[in-house]
Amino acid sequence: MARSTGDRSPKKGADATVPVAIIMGSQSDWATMRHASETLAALGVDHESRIVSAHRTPERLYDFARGARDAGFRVIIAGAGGAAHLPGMTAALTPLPVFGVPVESKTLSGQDSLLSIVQMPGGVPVGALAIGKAGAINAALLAAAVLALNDAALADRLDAWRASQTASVAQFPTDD
Ligand code: RP5
Repeated sequence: MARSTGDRSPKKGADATVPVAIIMGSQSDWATMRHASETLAALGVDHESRIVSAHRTPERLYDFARGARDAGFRVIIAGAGGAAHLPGMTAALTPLPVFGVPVESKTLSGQDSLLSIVQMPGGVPVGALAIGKAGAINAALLAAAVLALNDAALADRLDAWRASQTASVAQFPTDD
């Protein structure tokens, strides 16, 4: 799996210093989920990225989700496509906040992924994001915002990130 600054995969989070886990159903999801990793890295948030498939590796899912809190994780970002059960099943197995990213599927453009993730029954919440890259970026920003509630330095970095984004928006369009 590709890595980025701040991504500590595949090192385990047992030292309780890695607050965010990014999990995804398949290697094919990494092209989308890497945007979550890159956004966390830009904010200086340590994280791990792992492949955990609800359907192909169900025991890995159970082991990861049941042990996530004790492993030191505080927020989980889960991306999956198609019959995207990974975020919901993870939320069923851990009390940690879970943000779900619908990965764009080839056949139904990710609408299947979105509906699979967003239609959770009352009592088992998943914070569902937009389909694809935007959702992956925003899941990372939400994870950072949660952690920033108890981390003033991270809150400052998040403010700076937003200010930089605002400053990067041109006032007028160009033909280029
Ligand atoms: C899901 O099936 C994965 O999250 C992925 O989005 C989709 C397709 O997986 P691959 O067939 O590309 O491995 O479980």
